[in-house]
Amino acid sequence: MEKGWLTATLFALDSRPIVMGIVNVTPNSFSDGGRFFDAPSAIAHGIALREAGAAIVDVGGESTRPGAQPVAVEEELGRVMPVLEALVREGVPVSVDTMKPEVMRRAIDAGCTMVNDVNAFRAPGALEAVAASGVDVVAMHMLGTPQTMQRDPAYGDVVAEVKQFLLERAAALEHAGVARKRIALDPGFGFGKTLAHNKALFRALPELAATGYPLVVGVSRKRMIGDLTGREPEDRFAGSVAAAVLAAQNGASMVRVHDVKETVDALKTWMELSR
Ligand code: 7PJ
Repeated sequence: MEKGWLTATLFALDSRPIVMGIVNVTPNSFSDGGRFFDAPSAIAHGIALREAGAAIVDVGGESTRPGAQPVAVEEELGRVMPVLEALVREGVPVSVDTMKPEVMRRAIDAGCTMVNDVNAFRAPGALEAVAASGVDVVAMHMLGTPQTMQRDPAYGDVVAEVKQFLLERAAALEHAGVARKRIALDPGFGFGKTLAHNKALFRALPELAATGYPLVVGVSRKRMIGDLTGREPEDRFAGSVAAAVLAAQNGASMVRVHDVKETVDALKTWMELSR
């Protein structure tokens, strides 16, 4: 994979997969819902994740769990901006998890180094919001919207369709002026996918990595881990760590996780023992 990705702004990538730590500033996220909703605890959590080994911390103020309702832009800004500003002041590399161009712009102005969009910059103005700024971007595949995506999702060939969508979004980003080396892609586990779709995509990670774009994988505590283990969200930690290691082995450059310390240790162990 291209060495230049993120190195200018963040850290030397090596060949080691990196960890993105999740900070939800939402009252309704499914796995840690409400726990970090107030800004001081979200900030403290972000700093702790960085200290635990996260290369970057992903801050989101709009839940995208199946069925979650959209949040107004002012509400989302009110949730994420104090957290982003404080983490930037603390020297923590920060990503913003948003679908809204206005939130992207404000987050970039505040010093955010990456924009992570589960809607792959399809909102009007989203491409423009990131194009001029030089930030890194993650474009994720989602079928439908968070309101509709788990209503009987169907594909002809899930791998081919997700791959084609991601390559189209990468082309749109490049066309808008985002440098290729700043673009990472994510198949979007659980976003309009059944367990069978998620499994097919997981097995196809090497094929997606072969596109040449760094791959981001987010499966931490998701329903697919629950389906595989029979566990509730707060109890999906071992399954999530196993999936993170397997994702890395299958070509993921970055894993987006709740349990940073444990995932970092697992990745280190796998790396050392596999070479
Ligand atoms: C993902 C995300 C993911 C990327 C969420 C959750 C739901 N961003 N934001 N990939 N998932 N790039 O954390 O379970 O899989 S929100």
